[in-house]
Amino acid sequence: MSQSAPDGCPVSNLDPFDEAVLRDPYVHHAELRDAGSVVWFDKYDLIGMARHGDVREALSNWETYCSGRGVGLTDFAKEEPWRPPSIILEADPPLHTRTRGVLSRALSAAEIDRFSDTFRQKADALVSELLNRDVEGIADIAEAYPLSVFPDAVGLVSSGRENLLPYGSMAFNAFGPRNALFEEAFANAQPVAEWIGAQCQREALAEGCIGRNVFLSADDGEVSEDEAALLVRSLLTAGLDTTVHGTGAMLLAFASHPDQWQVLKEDPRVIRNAFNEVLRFYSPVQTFMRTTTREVNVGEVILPEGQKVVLFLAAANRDPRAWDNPDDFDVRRRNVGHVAFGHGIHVCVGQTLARMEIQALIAALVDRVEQIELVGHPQWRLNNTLRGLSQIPIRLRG
Ligand code: EJD
Repeated sequence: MSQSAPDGCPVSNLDPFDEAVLRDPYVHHAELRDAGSVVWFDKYDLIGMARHGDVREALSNWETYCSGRGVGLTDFAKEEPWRPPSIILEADPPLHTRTRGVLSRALSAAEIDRFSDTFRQKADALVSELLNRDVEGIADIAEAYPLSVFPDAVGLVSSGRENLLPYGSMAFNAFGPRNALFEEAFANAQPVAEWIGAQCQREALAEGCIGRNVFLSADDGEVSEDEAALLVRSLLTAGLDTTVHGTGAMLLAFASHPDQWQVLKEDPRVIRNAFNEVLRFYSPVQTFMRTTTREVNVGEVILPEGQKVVLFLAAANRDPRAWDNPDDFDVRRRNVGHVAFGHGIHVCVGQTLARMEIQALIAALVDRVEQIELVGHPQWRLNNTLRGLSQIPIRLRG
Protein backbone atom coordinates (compact mmCIF):
# COMPACT_ATOMS: atom_id res chain seq x y z
CA MET A 1 0.00 0.00 0.00
CA SER A 2 1.33 3.42 -0.93
CA GLN A 3 -1.81 5.52 -1.48
CA SER A 4 -4.78 5.63 0.81
CA ALA A 5 -8.50 5.21 0.32
CA PRO A 6 -10.51 8.23 -0.91
CA ASP A 7 -12.47 9.95 1.89
CA GLY A 8 -15.55 8.01 2.90
CA CYS A 9 -14.65 4.98 0.77
CA PRO A 10 -15.17 1.55 2.35
CA VAL A 11 -11.87 -0.37 2.61
CA SER A 12 -11.40 -4.07 1.86
CA ASN A 13 -8.44 -6.20 2.89
CA LEU A 14 -9.48 -8.83 0.35
CA ASP A 15 -7.07 -9.90 -2.38
CA PRO A 16 -9.48 -10.46 -5.30
CA PHE A 17 -6.71 -12.42 -7.08
CA ASP A 18 -6.05 -14.78 -4.18
CA GLU A 19 -6.51 -18.39 -5.27
CA ALA A 20 -9.16 -19.14 -2.64
CA VAL A 21 -11.15 -16.07 -3.75
CA LEU A 22 -10.86 -16.94 -7.45
CA ARG A 23 -12.05 -20.49 -6.71
CA ASP A 24 -15.07 -19.41 -4.66
CA PRO A 25 -15.81 -15.74 -5.36
CA TYR A 26 -19.54 -15.39 -4.71
CA VAL A 27 -19.54 -14.76 -0.96
CA HIS A 28 -16.88 -12.07 -1.51
CA HIS A 29 -18.85 -10.53 -4.38
CA ALA A 30 -21.85 -10.15 -2.05
CA GLU A 31 -19.66 -8.40 0.54
CA LEU A 32 -18.24 -6.03 -2.06
CA ARG A 33 -21.70 -5.14 -3.42
CA ASP A 34 -23.03 -4.54 0.08
CA ALA A 35 -20.05 -2.39 1.14
CA GLY A 36 -21.07 0.40 -1.26
CA SER A 37 -20.87 1.61 -4.85
CA VAL A 38 -17.08 1.59 -4.60
CA VAL A 39 -14.59 -0.19 -2.34
CA TRP A 40 -10.85 0.38 -1.86
CA PHE A 41 -8.50 -2.61 -2.08
CA ASP A 42 -5.60 -1.77 0.21
CA LYS A 43 -3.36 -4.43 -1.26
CA TYR A 44 -3.38 -2.90 -4.78
CA ASP A 45 -4.33 0.81 -4.42
CA LEU A 46 -7.32 -0.22 -6.47
CA ILE A 47 -10.99 0.77 -6.53
CA GLY A 48 -13.60 -1.93 -7.15
CA MET A 49 -17.20 -1.80 -8.35
CA ALA A 50 -19.46 -4.83 -7.99
CA ARG A 51 -23.03 -3.53 -8.34
CA HIS A 52 -24.78 -4.02 -11.67
CA GLY A 53 -25.80 -0.35 -12.06
CA ASP A 54 -22.33 1.00 -11.25
CA VAL A 55 -20.52 -1.51 -13.47
CA ARG A 56 -22.78 -0.68 -16.40
CA GLU A 57 -22.35 3.05 -15.83
CA ALA A 58 -18.55 2.74 -15.79
CA LEU A 59 -18.61 0.61 -18.95
CA SER A 60 -20.88 3.16 -20.67
CA ASN A 61 -18.77 6.17 -19.73
CA TRP A 62 -15.60 5.53 -21.75
CA GLU A 63 -14.53 9.18 -21.59
CA THR A 64 -14.19 9.01 -17.79
CA TYR A 65 -13.26 5.33 -17.49
CA CYS A 66 -10.69 4.82 -20.24
CA SER A 67 -9.06 1.70 -21.67
CA GLY A 68 -5.95 3.28 -23.17
CA ARG A 69 -4.00 2.96 -19.91
CA GLY A 70 -4.68 -0.79 -19.95
CA VAL A 71 -7.60 -2.89 -18.74
CA GLY A 72 -5.52 -4.75 -16.15
CA LEU A 73 -3.62 -3.67 -13.03
CA THR A 74 -0.68 -2.30 -15.02
CA ASP A 75 -1.13 1.43 -15.70
CA PHE A 76 0.42 1.91 -19.14
CA ALA A 77 1.01 5.58 -18.31
CA LYS A 78 3.45 4.46 -15.58
CA GLU A 79 4.65 0.95 -16.36
CA GLU A 80 5.69 -1.06 -19.40
CA PRO A 81 3.02 -3.51 -20.65
CA TRP A 82 4.10 -7.14 -21.23
CA ARG A 83 3.51 -6.77 -25.00
CA PRO A 84 2.74 -3.85 -27.31
CA PRO A 85 -0.79 -2.77 -26.29
CA SER A 86 -3.81 -4.04 -28.18
CA ILE A 87 -5.04 -1.32 -30.54
CA ILE A 88 -8.68 -2.24 -29.87
CA LEU A 89 -8.97 -3.53 -26.28
CA GLU A 90 -6.42 -1.16 -24.79
CA ALA A 91 -7.39 1.88 -26.87
CA ASP A 92 -9.87 4.76 -26.72
CA PRO A 93 -11.56 6.77 -29.47
CA PRO A 94 -10.56 7.87 -32.04
CA LEU A 95 -8.10 4.96 -32.49
CA HIS A 96 -10.59 2.48 -31.05
CA THR A 97 -13.36 3.65 -33.37
CA ARG A 98 -11.23 2.92 -36.44
CA THR A 99 -9.94 -0.49 -35.30
CA ARG A 100 -13.36 -1.52 -33.98
CA GLY A 101 -14.81 -0.82 -37.42
CA VAL A 102 -12.26 -3.16 -38.99
CA LEU A 103 -12.97 -6.08 -36.64
CA SER A 104 -16.74 -5.44 -36.74
CA ARG A 105 -16.62 -5.99 -40.48
CA ALA A 106 -14.38 -9.06 -40.29
CA LEU A 107 -16.67 -10.56 -37.61
CA SER A 108 -20.05 -9.40 -38.97
CA ALA A 109 -23.03 -11.77 -39.03
CA ALA A 110 -22.72 -12.04 -42.83
CA GLU A 111 -19.08 -13.19 -42.54
CA ILE A 112 -19.74 -15.55 -39.64
CA ASP A 113 -22.80 -17.13 -41.31
CA ARG A 114 -20.47 -18.69 -43.89
CA PHE A 115 -19.18 -20.99 -41.14
CA SER A 116 -22.50 -22.04 -39.65
CA ASP A 117 -22.91 -25.35 -41.52
CA THR A 118 -19.33 -26.36 -40.75
CA PHE A 119 -19.78 -25.56 -37.06
CA ARG A 120 -22.93 -27.64 -36.86
CA GLN A 121 -21.31 -30.58 -38.72
CA LYS A 122 -18.29 -30.54 -36.40
CA ALA A 123 -20.60 -30.39 -33.38
CA ASP A 124 -22.75 -33.29 -34.67
CA ALA A 125 -19.68 -35.42 -35.39
CA LEU A 126 -18.23 -34.78 -31.93
CA VAL A 127 -21.49 -35.60 -30.15
CA SER A 128 -21.89 -38.87 -32.14
CA GLU A 129 -18.36 -39.90 -31.26
CA LEU A 130 -18.78 -39.22 -27.53
CA LEU A 131 -22.34 -40.40 -26.98
CA ASN A 132 -22.83 -42.84 -24.08
CA ARG A 133 -19.15 -42.86 -23.16
CA ASP A 134 -17.36 -41.46 -20.13
CA VAL A 135 -15.74 -38.27 -21.31
CA GLU A 136 -13.53 -35.60 -19.83
CA GLY A 137 -15.75 -32.62 -20.63
CA ILE A 138 -13.02 -29.98 -20.81
CA ALA A 139 -10.36 -31.77 -22.90
CA ASP A 140 -12.82 -33.78 -25.02
CA ILE A 141 -15.48 -31.10 -25.59
CA ALA A 142 -14.82 -27.60 -24.19
CA GLU A 143 -11.30 -27.49 -25.69
CA ALA A 144 -11.68 -29.97 -28.56
CA TYR A 145 -14.73 -28.34 -30.13
CA PRO A 146 -13.55 -24.69 -30.27
CA LEU A 147 -10.12 -25.96 -31.41
CA SER A 148 -11.86 -27.86 -34.22
CA VAL A 149 -13.64 -24.75 -35.56
CA PHE A 150 -11.99 -21.46 -34.49
CA PRO A 151 -8.42 -21.81 -35.84
CA ASP A 152 -9.78 -22.94 -39.23
CA ALA A 153 -12.24 -20.02 -39.31
CA VAL A 154 -9.37 -17.59 -38.64
CA GLY A 155 -7.25 -19.32 -41.29
CA LEU A 156 -4.32 -20.57 -39.21
CA VAL A 157 -1.84 -23.24 -40.34
CA SER A 158 -2.19 -26.61 -38.60
CA SER A 159 1.18 -26.79 -36.92
CA GLY A 160 1.65 -24.99 -33.62
CA ARG A 161 -2.02 -24.59 -32.69
CA GLU A 162 -1.15 -26.01 -29.27
CA ASN A 163 0.28 -22.54 -28.54
CA LEU A 164 -3.14 -20.85 -28.69
CA LEU A 165 -4.48 -21.81 -25.25
CA PRO A 166 -1.17 -21.12 -23.45
CA TYR A 167 -1.06 -17.67 -25.09
CA GLY A 168 -4.59 -16.92 -23.94
CA SER A 169 -3.66 -18.05 -20.45
CA MET A 170 -0.74 -15.60 -20.49
CA ALA A 171 -2.85 -12.68 -21.71
CA PHE A 172 -5.71 -13.20 -19.26
CA ASN A 173 -3.41 -13.78 -16.29
CA ALA A 174 -1.49 -10.62 -17.25
CA PHE A 175 -4.54 -8.42 -16.49
CA GLY A 176 -4.03 -9.32 -12.83
CA PRO A 177 -1.07 -8.91 -10.44
CA ARG A 178 2.32 -10.56 -10.88
CA ASN A 179 1.33 -13.48 -8.62
CA ALA A 180 2.05 -17.22 -8.86
CA LEU A 181 -0.66 -17.68 -11.53
CA PHE A 182 1.05 -15.07 -13.69
CA GLU A 183 4.51 -16.61 -13.22
CA GLU A 184 3.23 -20.08 -14.10
CA ALA A 185 1.50 -18.86 -17.27
CA PHE A 186 4.67 -17.03 -18.38
CA ALA A 187 7.13 -19.85 -17.59
CA ASN A 188 7.44 -20.76 -21.31
CA ALA A 189 6.34 -17.41 -22.73
CA GLN A 190 8.88 -16.75 -25.44
CA PRO A 191 8.26 -19.58 -27.94
CA VAL A 192 4.50 -19.21 -27.44
CA ALA A 193 4.54 -15.45 -28.13
CA GLU A 194 6.89 -15.96 -31.09
CA TRP A 195 4.57 -18.46 -32.75
CA ILE A 196 1.58 -16.16 -32.22
CA GLY A 197 3.50 -13.21 -33.71
CA ALA A 198 4.34 -15.22 -36.83
CA GLN A 199 0.71 -16.27 -37.39
CA CYS A 200 -0.44 -12.64 -37.40
CA GLN A 201 1.27 -11.90 -40.71
CA ARG A 202 -0.85 -11.71 -43.88
CA GLU A 203 0.98 -14.55 -45.66
CA ALA A 204 0.45 -16.93 -42.72
CA LEU A 205 -3.35 -16.74 -43.00
CA ALA A 206 -5.52 -18.69 -45.44
CA GLU A 207 -7.26 -16.69 -48.15
CA GLY A 208 -10.97 -15.99 -47.53
CA CYS A 209 -10.75 -16.66 -43.79
CA ILE A 210 -11.49 -14.20 -40.98
CA GLY A 211 -7.86 -13.42 -40.15
CA ARG A 212 -6.85 -12.85 -43.73
CA ASN A 213 -9.92 -10.67 -44.29
CA VAL A 214 -8.65 -8.23 -41.65
CA PHE A 215 -5.93 -7.38 -44.17
CA LEU A 216 -8.60 -6.28 -46.69
CA SER A 217 -8.89 -3.20 -44.45
CA ALA A 218 -5.15 -2.64 -44.89
CA ASP A 219 -5.65 -2.80 -48.68
CA ASP A 220 -8.42 -0.19 -48.29
CA GLY A 221 -6.04 2.06 -46.34
CA GLU A 222 -8.18 1.97 -43.21
CA VAL A 223 -5.35 0.50 -41.14
CA SER A 224 -1.65 -0.09 -41.81
CA GLU A 225 -0.24 -3.57 -42.45
CA ASP A 226 1.21 -3.57 -38.90
CA GLU A 227 -2.13 -2.55 -37.42
CA ALA A 228 -3.90 -5.35 -39.32
CA ALA A 229 -1.39 -7.84 -37.84
CA LEU A 230 -2.09 -6.47 -34.34
CA LEU A 231 -5.83 -6.92 -34.91
CA VAL A 232 -5.26 -10.55 -35.89
CA ARG A 233 -3.30 -10.86 -32.63
CA SER A 234 -6.45 -9.63 -30.87
CA LEU A 235 -8.49 -12.40 -32.53
CA LEU A 236 -5.95 -15.00 -31.43
CA THR A 237 -5.79 -13.62 -27.87
CA ALA A 238 -9.50 -13.19 -27.22
CA GLY A 239 -11.15 -15.84 -29.36
CA LEU A 240 -10.29 -19.23 -27.90
CA ASP A 241 -9.85 -19.34 -24.11
CA THR A 242 -13.11 -17.41 -23.80
CA THR A 243 -15.16 -19.91 -25.82
CA VAL A 244 -13.43 -22.84 -24.10
CA HIS A 245 -14.48 -21.39 -20.75
CA GLY A 246 -17.97 -20.62 -22.06
CA THR A 247 -18.37 -24.20 -23.30
CA GLY A 248 -17.11 -25.61 -20.00
CA ALA A 249 -19.56 -23.39 -18.11
CA MET A 250 -22.39 -24.66 -20.34
CA LEU A 251 -21.51 -28.29 -19.53
CA LEU A 252 -21.30 -27.56 -15.81
CA ALA A 253 -24.59 -25.64 -15.81
CA PHE A 254 -26.56 -28.44 -17.48
CA ALA A 255 -24.78 -31.30 -15.69
CA SER A 256 -25.77 -29.71 -12.38
CA HIS A 257 -29.28 -28.58 -13.47
CA PRO A 258 -30.78 -31.57 -15.36
CA ASP A 259 -34.29 -30.08 -15.14
CA GLN A 260 -33.03 -27.10 -17.18
CA TRP A 261 -31.69 -29.49 -19.83
CA GLN A 262 -35.20 -30.94 -20.12
CA VAL A 263 -36.54 -27.41 -20.80
CA LEU A 264 -34.17 -27.19 -23.81
CA LYS A 265 -35.11 -30.69 -24.98
CA GLU A 266 -38.76 -29.69 -24.97
CA ASP A 267 -38.18 -26.36 -26.71
CA PRO A 268 -34.88 -25.83 -28.58
CA ARG A 269 -35.93 -22.23 -29.31
CA VAL A 270 -34.74 -21.52 -25.77
CA ILE A 271 -31.09 -22.26 -26.75
CA ARG A 272 -30.11 -18.63 -27.32
CA ASN A 273 -31.56 -17.45 -24.02
CA ALA A 274 -30.06 -20.48 -22.28
CA PHE A 275 -26.58 -19.57 -23.50
CA ASN A 276 -27.04 -16.03 -22.18
CA GLU A 277 -28.08 -17.52 -18.86
CA VAL A 278 -24.94 -19.70 -18.77
CA LEU A 279 -22.89 -16.53 -19.29
CA ARG A 280 -24.81 -14.55 -16.68
CA PHE A 281 -24.57 -17.40 -14.18
CA TYR A 282 -20.86 -18.24 -14.58
CA SER A 283 -19.34 -15.10 -16.16
CA PRO A 284 -16.23 -16.73 -17.67
CA VAL A 285 -14.65 -13.24 -17.78
CA GLN A 286 -14.83 -12.33 -14.09
CA THR A 287 -13.24 -8.88 -13.99
CA PHE A 288 -12.03 -6.05 -16.18
CA MET A 289 -10.40 -2.74 -15.34
CA ARG A 290 -10.53 0.85 -16.46
CA THR A 291 -8.53 3.98 -15.48
CA THR A 292 -10.17 7.31 -14.60
CA THR A 293 -9.29 10.23 -16.90
CA ARG A 294 -10.51 12.88 -14.42
CA GLU A 295 -11.78 13.32 -10.88
CA VAL A 296 -15.18 11.63 -10.67
CA ASN A 297 -17.88 11.39 -8.01
CA VAL A 298 -19.35 7.97 -7.38
CA GLY A 299 -22.07 8.50 -4.80
CA GLU A 300 -20.34 10.16 -1.84
CA VAL A 301 -16.84 9.16 -2.90
CA ILE A 302 -14.50 11.23 -5.10
CA LEU A 303 -12.13 9.11 -7.19
CA PRO A 304 -8.94 10.90 -8.30
CA GLU A 305 -7.71 11.11 -11.90
CA GLY A 306 -5.55 8.13 -12.89
CA GLN A 307 -7.31 5.69 -10.57
CA LYS A 308 -7.46 2.03 -11.62
CA VAL A 309 -10.97 0.61 -11.19
CA VAL A 310 -11.74 -3.11 -11.30
CA LEU A 311 -15.24 -3.97 -12.53
CA PHE A 312 -16.62 -7.23 -11.17
CA LEU A 313 -18.68 -8.43 -14.14
CA ALA A 314 -19.49 -11.68 -12.34
CA ALA A 315 -20.77 -9.82 -9.27
CA ALA A 316 -22.89 -7.49 -11.42
CA ASN A 317 -24.40 -10.53 -13.13
CA ARG A 318 -25.64 -11.84 -9.77
CA ASP A 319 -26.55 -8.53 -8.14
CA PRO A 320 -29.91 -8.95 -6.36
CA ARG A 321 -30.47 -5.21 -7.04
CA ALA A 322 -30.75 -6.16 -10.74
CA TRP A 323 -31.96 -9.78 -10.80
CA ASP A 324 -34.67 -11.80 -9.05
CA ASN A 325 -33.15 -14.89 -7.41
CA PRO A 326 -29.78 -14.20 -9.07
CA ASP A 327 -28.26 -17.48 -7.84
CA ASP A 328 -30.91 -19.56 -9.66
CA PHE A 329 -29.90 -20.94 -13.06
CA ASP A 330 -33.08 -20.46 -15.09
CA VAL A 331 -32.83 -20.81 -18.88
CA ARG A 332 -36.21 -19.10 -19.33
CA ARG A 333 -35.47 -15.97 -17.28
CA ARG A 334 -35.24 -12.56 -18.91
CA ASN A 335 -31.47 -12.08 -18.81
CA VAL A 336 -30.93 -9.12 -21.16
CA GLY A 337 -28.61 -6.62 -19.53
CA HIS A 338 -26.05 -9.15 -18.30
CA VAL A 339 -22.50 -7.86 -18.69
CA ALA A 340 -20.69 -11.13 -19.44
CA PHE A 341 -19.75 -9.72 -22.88
CA GLY A 342 -19.13 -6.30 -21.38
CA HIS A 343 -21.18 -3.25 -22.35
CA GLY A 344 -20.71 0.00 -24.27
CA ILE A 345 -18.16 0.71 -27.00
CA HIS A 346 -15.91 -2.23 -26.04
CA VAL A 347 -18.68 -4.83 -25.82
CA CYS A 348 -17.41 -8.12 -27.27
CA VAL A 349 -16.93 -7.66 -31.02
CA GLY A 350 -16.65 -11.44 -31.50
CA GLN A 351 -19.86 -12.40 -29.76
CA THR A 352 -21.66 -13.39 -32.98
CA LEU A 353 -18.91 -15.93 -33.61
CA ALA A 354 -18.81 -17.08 -29.98
CA ARG A 355 -22.58 -17.51 -29.90
CA MET A 356 -22.74 -19.32 -33.21
CA GLU A 357 -20.01 -21.73 -32.12
CA ILE A 358 -21.49 -22.63 -28.77
CA GLN A 359 -25.14 -22.58 -29.84
CA ALA A 360 -24.29 -25.03 -32.65
CA LEU A 361 -22.80 -27.34 -30.03
CA ILE A 362 -25.81 -26.96 -27.72
CA ALA A 363 -28.15 -27.71 -30.65
CA ALA A 364 -26.18 -30.85 -31.53
CA LEU A 365 -26.34 -31.97 -27.89
CA VAL A 366 -30.07 -31.20 -27.59
CA ASP A 367 -30.72 -33.39 -30.66
CA ARG A 368 -29.00 -36.49 -29.27
CA VAL A 369 -28.45 -36.23 -25.51
CA GLU A 370 -31.16 -37.00 -22.93
CA GLN A 371 -29.00 -36.00 -19.99
CA ILE A 372 -25.55 -34.53 -19.35
CA GLU A 373 -24.65 -36.63 -16.34
CA LEU A 374 -21.95 -35.59 -13.86
CA VAL A 375 -19.88 -38.72 -13.08
CA GLY A 376 -17.09 -37.19 -10.96
CA HIS A 377 -15.91 -33.93 -9.43
CA PRO A 378 -15.37 -30.80 -11.53
CA GLN A 379 -11.98 -29.11 -10.98
CA TRP A 380 -11.51 -25.35 -11.30
CA ARG A 381 -8.76 -23.87 -13.46
CA LEU A 382 -7.57 -20.66 -11.82
CA ASN A 383 -6.69 -17.54 -13.79
CA ASN A 384 -6.47 -13.87 -12.76
CA THR A 385 -9.32 -12.94 -15.15
CA LEU A 386 -11.09 -16.06 -16.40
CA ARG A 387 -13.00 -18.51 -14.25
CA GLY A 388 -13.58 -21.98 -15.62
CA LEU A 389 -12.87 -25.66 -15.28
CA SER A 390 -9.83 -27.80 -16.00
CA GLN A 391 -11.90 -30.99 -15.69
CA ILE A 392 -15.51 -32.11 -15.65
CA PRO A 393 -16.08 -35.88 -15.86
CA ILE A 394 -19.43 -36.41 -17.60
CA ARG A 395 -21.44 -38.90 -19.57
CA LEU A 396 -23.60 -37.80 -22.50
CA ARG A 397 -26.56 -40.12 -22.04
CA GLY A 398 -28.36 -40.62 -25.35
C1 EJD B 1 -10.85 -10.05 -24.00
C2 EJD B 1 -12.13 -10.11 -22.12
C3 EJD B 1 -6.86 -8.07 -27.52
C4 EJD B 1 -7.89 -8.62 -26.60
C5 EJD B 1 -9.20 -8.29 -26.77
C6 EJD B 1 -10.17 -8.77 -25.91
C7 EJD B 1 -9.81 -9.58 -24.87
C8 EJD B 1 -8.50 -9.94 -24.68
C9 EJD B 1 -7.52 -9.46 -25.55
C10 EJD B 1 -11.75 -11.01 -24.28
C11 EJD B 1 -11.09 -9.55 -22.78
O1 EJD B 1 -7.21 -7.14 -28.25
O2 EJD B 1 -5.75 -8.56 -27.53
S1 EJD B 1 -12.83 -11.29 -23.01
